[in-house]
Amino acid sequence: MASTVPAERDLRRVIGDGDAIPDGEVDGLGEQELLALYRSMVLLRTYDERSVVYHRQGRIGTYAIFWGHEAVQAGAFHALDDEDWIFPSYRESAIGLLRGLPAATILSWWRGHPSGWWSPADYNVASICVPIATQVPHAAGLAWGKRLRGESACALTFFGDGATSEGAFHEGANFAAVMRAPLVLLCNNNQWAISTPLSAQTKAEALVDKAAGYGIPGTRVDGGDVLAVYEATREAVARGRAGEGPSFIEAVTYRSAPHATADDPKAYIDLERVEQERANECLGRYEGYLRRLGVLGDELEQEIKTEAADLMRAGIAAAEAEPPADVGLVFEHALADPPASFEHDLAELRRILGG
Ligand SMILES: Cc1ncc(C[n+]2csc(CCOP(=O)(O)OP(=O)(O)O)c2C)c(N)n1
Ligand SMILES: [Mg+2]
Repeated sequence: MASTVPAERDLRRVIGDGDAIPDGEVDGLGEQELLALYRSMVLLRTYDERSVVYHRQGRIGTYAIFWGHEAVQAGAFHALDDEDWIFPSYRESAIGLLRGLPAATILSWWRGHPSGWWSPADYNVASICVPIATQVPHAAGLAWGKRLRGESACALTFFGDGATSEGAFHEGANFAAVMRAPLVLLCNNNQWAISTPLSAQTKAEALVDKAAGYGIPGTRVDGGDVLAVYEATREAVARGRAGEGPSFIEAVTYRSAPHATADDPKAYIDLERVEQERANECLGRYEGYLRRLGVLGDELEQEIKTEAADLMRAGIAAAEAEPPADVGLVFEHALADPPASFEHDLAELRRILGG
């Protein structure tokens, strides 16, 4: 008889507060690895902050902000090997940067330009999914395929608290469990699905409890603690590689930025809580940890931040240097057998746009 261990409910933490709560450490992480994690967090933070500015300047379209979620993304990423696949939602749009995907490509995606597409197999990073939870069955399928082929690679998929109410989440999680697919289900519980709070989303006491329903182990971590996310993901990946199937990680965060640039959360969010969360944000927490350890100083911090800012400057310049896409693309690849009206519609569009 299969039996499922109840999910680990306590929030796992490694980083202390520099005061009463002592710092922990993660086995196997030396100075170089700790700094690699830091560089990734800075890169993501810089990408995110610059993107909000580019949006305000009209240089990219609507953008889903991930400020404060860098620890979830970087922590999970560093627990993977290059052969492992990542299935992001719009909230992790820039995760490919960490695998060497050019910033210009991701910025072009947000500009609605065809040069914003990449071949997933070049980076083992799947396309960004906007329909909620649809990436979960994609990831389950890929992970199962890896197992069938006897390969050691795993898949990791990111999704939100709201996504756990979707059929696609259920199907993906159930399928992965039954097929013992090497999949990490990483839920970023930022406690909001646009304006819907977690309390209106689920009657479950904790999202991690859902794991038991699929017969898979679940862990709950402080999503603002990059080392806790890293450690939990590393264990989940090891389980996958050992043929033990999927794992569920609930990373508890709080969305302290608008859902996206098109959202004004003042109408529904608790502003005091947002202030508290922003004061305790994940990059600052990790900087404090590294400084206490003597691994990070002013000069190195500045060097890493300047490098990231330069990369973004070059990225937006390259994205803007792309010639505009031909409007005919709107009609191409839509239907194998396009109706005759398309020709007329395209001619009309060209006439209006003067192209
Ligand atoms: C299938 C589907 N339904 C509805 C939407 C509209 N929508 C966009 S974001 C969002 C909230 C999702 O919340 P959550 O899963 O918690 O992710 P978060 O945005 O917090 O990262 C919704 C409902 C969508 N994109 N796809
Ligand atoms: Mg959410």
